[in-house]
Amino acid sequence: MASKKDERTYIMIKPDGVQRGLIGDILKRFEQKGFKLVAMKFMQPTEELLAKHYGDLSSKPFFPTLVKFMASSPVVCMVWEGLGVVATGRTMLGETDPGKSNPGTIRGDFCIHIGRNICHGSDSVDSANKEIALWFKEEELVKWTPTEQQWIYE
Ligand code: IDP
Ligand code: MG
Repeated sequence: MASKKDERTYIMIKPDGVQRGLIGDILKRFEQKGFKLVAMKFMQPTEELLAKHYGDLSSKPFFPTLVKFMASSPVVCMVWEGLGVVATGRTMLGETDPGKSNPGTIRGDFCIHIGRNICHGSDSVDSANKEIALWFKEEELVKWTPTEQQWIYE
């Protein structure tokens, strides 16, 4: 399914991104790139949901503080679709540690500390599908055709 135009990724603006007023800036990066927004909601997630989302990291020393931080304030949950969106989305986010992120990336431009890196992006098509199913109901994924599609894809 990689490299198909209907590939999807789960992007989430974390509590620090929301509190710092960066929702519009982060959204804009994905919108202007040409990716298609499929779903979006604003919510304050429970620690239970976040523990599932970050299940692979449950043995890490930073796991308890990560879950508490993520539940401390609202987040913006999004599904974006397009050719190579999982890998390109990760490139657009930058490295996990903002200090190692290049200028021009979201984390490279807007943040400093690894524990306050303002956004999440799925790391593979497989985890994207799992994360989308965890955060959204099937009926929340909107079916639509942007009119600009023919100017974005050959
Ligand atoms: P990713 O968000 O770039 O995919 P992951 O390794 O999946 O990075 O880690 C998930 C999140 O956990 C990171 O975005 C960051 O917020 C937090 N995190 C990762 N490593 C550390 C660390 O060493 N200290 C504090 N927080 C960390
Ligand atoms: Mg990750």
